[in-house]
Amino acid sequence: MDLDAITEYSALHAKPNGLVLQYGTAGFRTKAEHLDHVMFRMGLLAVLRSKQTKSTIGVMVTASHNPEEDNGVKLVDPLGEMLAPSWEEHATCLANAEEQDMPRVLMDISVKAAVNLQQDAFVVIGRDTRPSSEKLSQSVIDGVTVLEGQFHDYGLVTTPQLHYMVCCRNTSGRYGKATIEGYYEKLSRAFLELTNQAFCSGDDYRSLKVDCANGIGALKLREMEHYISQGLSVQLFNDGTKGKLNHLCGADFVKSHQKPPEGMEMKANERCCSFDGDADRIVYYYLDVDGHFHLIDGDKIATLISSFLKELLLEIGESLNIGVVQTAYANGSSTRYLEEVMKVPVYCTKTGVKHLHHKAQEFDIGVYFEANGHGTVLFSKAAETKIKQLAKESEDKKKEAAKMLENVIDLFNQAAGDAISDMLVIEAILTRKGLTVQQWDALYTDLPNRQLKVKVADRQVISTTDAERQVVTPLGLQEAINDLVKTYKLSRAFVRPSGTEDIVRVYAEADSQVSWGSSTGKCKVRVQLRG
Ligand code: 16G
Ligand code: MG
Repeated sequence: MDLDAITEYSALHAKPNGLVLQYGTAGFRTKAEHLDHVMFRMGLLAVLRSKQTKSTIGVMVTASHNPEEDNGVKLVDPLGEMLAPSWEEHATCLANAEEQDMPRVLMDISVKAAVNLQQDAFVVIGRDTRPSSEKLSQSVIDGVTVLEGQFHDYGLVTTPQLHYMVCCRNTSGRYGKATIEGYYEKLSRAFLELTNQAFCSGDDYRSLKVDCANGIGALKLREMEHYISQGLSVQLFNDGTKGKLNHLCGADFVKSHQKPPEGMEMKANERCCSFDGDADRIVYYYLDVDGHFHLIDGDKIATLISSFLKELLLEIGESLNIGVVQTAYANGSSTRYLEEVMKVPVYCTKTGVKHLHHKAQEFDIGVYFEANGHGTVLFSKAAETKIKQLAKESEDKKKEAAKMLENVIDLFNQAAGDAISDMLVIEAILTRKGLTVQQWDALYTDLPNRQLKVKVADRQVISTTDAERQVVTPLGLQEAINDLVKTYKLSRAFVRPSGTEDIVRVYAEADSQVSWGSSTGKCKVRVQLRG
């Protein structure tokens, strides 16, 4: 390691004194102007991680659904998954080291993690469409090159596309070709095979309105349009030509405000969806004939997908186990429907994709979705092998079902939740089953729910257990929640410190919102925070 060169280059990406940031649920995220040193240092860290794992590592520059002025960065581990927890700690230490200490902290990490510095390193980099992203990704490249790592800059890509590239590069192409065309070809082939010969009564099933949050999703969907046009025509809104990224639009806006995005022309009963700013989340929705808005969130997406997969499993007659993974935010109705009607086991993990992803790996088929629309399906190696074998060797209906499952495996991005891939899976299922958006929505009725943010002096005084459903500290808070909750039917509420913002989140649901006070349905819960 050439410490002099590192010190010299680092000075060009100097850390503002005293700034402390944490590698949180979604990497580092804050105002873009505070991130130059973090980017440079994440370039350095990616090289170390690559040397240690002897694999390609990804670095994605994005702040997802945050405002345009923000930015962020996260590292992608060898199989396309989130960075290992011990390296999250290294990332935090490195990002917070004061300028003069940084080379020493870097050395410490390489010793602690037993990195062989002679090993070659390869890093792939991607970025979203934020004005700050290009320069910040150049800072990542500076970090990579000063440690003599090799790199490939994919430029503008969605977050899940970068995860896909990392996975492809580390599995000798078995997962797919590590190019943007390879991604489009793999997904579109599976999508067209799935929708081919499907029952389809007219144009209704074939066109979809997509709100792209004025982000990268628009660019990438435009590029992909002609690959899928035989099976689906997409009409893009908020494509970034006029509006501001994530401003009054996108999946996060639609989910949290439970209303349509600005800039979208919606007619009654038209199927619409929204991506978030880096296209790793998707939610669907429609307006009914009375103009009422209906949201179809990650929970209902998981339900549609699970029921389709269960039907196919029944047809192939294999006892592959399937599990659904949710978080505390999952609507109580969805959990009840999955467990009681569909008889699928449901598990709850802490918020954050890495927790759901990890749990989903325990099943032959693990379906995971956060209510906010981030999710995918994981197939175990054994399940994949079995399905491929059946697709080759069995006959008639069984063969057809196995082939369908084979395409479903290819269509899901198993490295990360992916708005484009999820959208194509959903469209294929709706087409195959001849379901309208209303019929899908009618699977169950969501319990009315509200999510609020509360600014407190120190969110860290709140700690939780039981997958964030119970408060441990401050003492007395859980009792106060219990007292309120027990006065309503089918009610549930929880409080958790955010992992991405300096706030506390409050969630509540019940069978009706009538007694919650005003006609706006605002929850009246007031919690006194002590400690
Ligand atoms: C991040 C997470 C998302 C989670 C959200 C919670 C990833 C890739 N993204 O966006 O899964 O739902 O944070 O945010 O893990 P919060 O902690 O502020 O509520
Ligand atoms: Mg996102």
